[in-house]
Amino acid sequence: MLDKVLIANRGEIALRIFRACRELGIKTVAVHSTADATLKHVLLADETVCIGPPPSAQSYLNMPALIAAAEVTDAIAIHPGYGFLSENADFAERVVESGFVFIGPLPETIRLMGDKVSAIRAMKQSGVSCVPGSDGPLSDDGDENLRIAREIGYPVIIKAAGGGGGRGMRVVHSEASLLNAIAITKSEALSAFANDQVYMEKFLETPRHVEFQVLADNHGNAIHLGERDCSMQRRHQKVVEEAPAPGISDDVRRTIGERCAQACVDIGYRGAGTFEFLYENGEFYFIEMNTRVQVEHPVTEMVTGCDIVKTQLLIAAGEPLPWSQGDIRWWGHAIECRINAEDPKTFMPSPGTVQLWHAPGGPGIRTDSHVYSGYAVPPHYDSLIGKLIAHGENRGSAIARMTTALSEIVVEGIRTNVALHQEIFQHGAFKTGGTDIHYLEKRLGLK
Ligand code: MV4
Repeated sequence: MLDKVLIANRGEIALRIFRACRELGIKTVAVHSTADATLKHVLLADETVCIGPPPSAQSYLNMPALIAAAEVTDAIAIHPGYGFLSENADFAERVVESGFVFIGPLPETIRLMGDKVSAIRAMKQSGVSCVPGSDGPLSDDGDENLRIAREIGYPVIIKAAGGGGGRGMRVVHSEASLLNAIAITKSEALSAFANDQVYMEKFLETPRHVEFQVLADNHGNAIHLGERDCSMQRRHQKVVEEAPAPGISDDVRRTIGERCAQACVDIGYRGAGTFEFLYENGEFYFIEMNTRVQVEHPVTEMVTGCDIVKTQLLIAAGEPLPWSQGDIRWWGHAIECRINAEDPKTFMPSPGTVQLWHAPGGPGIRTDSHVYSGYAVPPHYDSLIGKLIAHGENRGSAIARMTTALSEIVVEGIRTNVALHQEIFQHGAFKTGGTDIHYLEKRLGLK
């Protein structure tokens, strides 16, 4: 097993990683900015290293500082969590070159998936269905691009190869605006991602966002843990996630999940990963792969009983996957609410001191949060202060447990989105399940 792991992250995910390490008897190094010396996992870790001032660029994104911290503490491996450097191939490469284990896939796999054009090409080769679109990047030939769009049919969407997660995209509704849209998207992509490659897809108008969780080891084994529905979002920030996705049959889960697992084998994937799909009219269309652990991983853990973060550590230690596909069972339904320190009206971050914190409990309730009474939410990072997860024997039971938990949670001293969650759960559309990616924004009257 790994002797000592450096946790290159903060907040709830750093605490989640710390807990998995402790459970496995792995020593921990918590790195933190000067704003984060009192984070819960920093207080609990075996060793701590201050890596810089509050701005992320000088601390959690500071590669030399992170690698130096691993060197001085004799850490074996670095867990990047999510966000920050978790999907930075150059960082993974520098970690490996410095003699440490990067807890994630190989640098070249991160690079392959970071370029959305090469990711889609690899998935198509593995038999994963993608959105109808251009075969690779668009050329500078306007006539050819007009022809491609006509063949796909409007509306189309132009996406930057270097984008992802909603950055660098533009919807085109008619021929008249196509070439200008391509030109603008290309120039924006060049300045944002230093890569002006763009590609074209059919624009799906009312899809759901359904993603599959995979795990792959260093020995050629890959399995899937089923899917999550993450359609409840605002401005590309997920608000509520659930597993399983409403309306997905066991047969469809098996078919799509096995395709994803096979794709992992084909590309030599290692670690935990997520295949993002748009789901519309009963069809799955691959759009992107995430090569990190995700915020919403707990809903999958709750319905499968598999500890994803612990498994990341086992895989990084070179162990084979503890399960084969036939061992994986799904039981019940799990829902996650992201609790943010934000203004309920403007959605702007609302940092400050949490005067009183009470985490809900009871059957099927899990709270993943680093917050404690007296903890000051710093203004420098994202506003996620915790995740409330409810598991029950079926979707109705999970909703009932979540509703109870939301009525119990106490967060005093800062503004939060708890009331928004309470409202979401009151509506018939959520109770029915299967709302599309535009539901929440429409409901909030922003569209
Ligand atoms: C799309 C799409 C419709 N059609 N691609 C946004 C985030 C990025 N991962 C891909 N995104 C989209 N790609 C096609 N061909 C609509 C979106 C999209 C979206 C997707 C998932 C979750 C929320 C979203 C919100 C707006 C747009």
